Amino acid sequence: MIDGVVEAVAGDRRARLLERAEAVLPGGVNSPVRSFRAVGGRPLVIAGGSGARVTDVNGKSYVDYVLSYGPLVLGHAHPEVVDAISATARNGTGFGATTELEIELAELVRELVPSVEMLRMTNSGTEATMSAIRLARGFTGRDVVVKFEGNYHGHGDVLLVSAGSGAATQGQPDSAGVPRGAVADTVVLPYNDLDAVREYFSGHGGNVAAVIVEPVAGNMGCVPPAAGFLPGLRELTTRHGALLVFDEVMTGFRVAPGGAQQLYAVTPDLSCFGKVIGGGLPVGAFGGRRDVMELLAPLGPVYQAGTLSGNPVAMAAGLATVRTALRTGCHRRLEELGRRWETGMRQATADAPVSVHRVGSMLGLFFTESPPTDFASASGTDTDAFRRFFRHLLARGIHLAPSPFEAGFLSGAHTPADVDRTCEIAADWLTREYR
Ligand code: KE4
Repeated sequence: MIDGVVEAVAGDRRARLLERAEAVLPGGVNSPVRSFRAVGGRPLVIAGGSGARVTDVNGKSYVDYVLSYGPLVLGHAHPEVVDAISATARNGTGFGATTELEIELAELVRELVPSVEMLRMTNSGTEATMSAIRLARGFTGRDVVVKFEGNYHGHGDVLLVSAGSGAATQGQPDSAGVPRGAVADTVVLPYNDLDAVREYFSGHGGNVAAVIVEPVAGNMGCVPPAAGFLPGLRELTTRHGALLVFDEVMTGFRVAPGGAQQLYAVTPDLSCFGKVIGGGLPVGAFGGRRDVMELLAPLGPVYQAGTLSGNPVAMAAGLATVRTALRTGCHRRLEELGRRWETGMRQATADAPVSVHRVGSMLGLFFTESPPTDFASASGTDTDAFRRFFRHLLARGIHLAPSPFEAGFLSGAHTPADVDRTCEIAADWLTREYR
């Protein structure tokens, strides 16, 4: 009874905040996927986070598998990250000039990701991918860009076609307001379908500036690359003089210290980063071959810029995050926790029509018999079951992304007990509701 009263009173606080939010922010959010439209009910309003947990304004805490959609490999409010941010901010929050911090972070990326000989910082993953595409077009003198259905590369016009993540969640893979001309040279092929890429290149390879791909798809749920898919893209782009662009905004510094290109031993010409590289602050980056990067202004004719690109406070957060992850063996722990989650979930879902996917600490569950390999099969899964599953777990203090087209994430702050409890709650729902 007391809890109910506390909840009712506290609940008013959440309701009041959501009313204010919806009066001034479209849908009450600053990014559509947070809106809960795919799962029903009203979005969370978070008061704070620490380690593997977030607490909402009603005082309820959750084991968090969203982690700000990927950046927080160390978990929320890691002391070394917070200290780096506050110490840097006390020295000034930005200067519109080069600082040592952005040099250090770029050097660290170059050390961890050998394909990145030069790098340009941006303020988001969207800026990184749209800039990489402009650079690839400038370098090759060609216009066609190949992307894959269900891959999300941010909301830049050129790539907001058959996108995943929030675009797919909203059921609007193509956005209003994108002029036909902006996507006239954007070709969309099925993910993991190398024959389709081969066929397209056989007739049009000489027109292709770039192929951009999520080396592990994390925006249609978590869908790993099929064997041979990434090496096949590398071979085809090399043969036809197109650039291979890995969108590692989600996989970078998460699935391995050197990202998916280290994990799958495929070297792209350009890579895009975000999320982890900012440690939770707004950072993106793109980089790769020196002969390509040197076409960027001020050296070359491809213009790209950003008032806050390389912001020292954001650089400090990214440096502290990546350095601490490396020093503490975070990636080994992420793999151990990921394996525990996968084993537990496979046991929880045994003889239920559920497909469990994992690459490192990127997690996915699909309510379907056969494992999805592309957007068509991912979008054909039982999304209503996901909605019910999501709400069951949320009510029991487990925070998943509110969409079947998102990946889940682990952090170094998660514990085996967190993972075991999540699997137990999942098993309970499956037994009672979905067999
Ligand atoms: P941002 O512009 O949101 O920083 O990054 C765009 C982006 C680019 N590439 C990949 C592979 C991405 O996953 C993203 C952004 N990821 C989504 C989550 N699936 C962002 C969440 C949101 O839109 O709020």
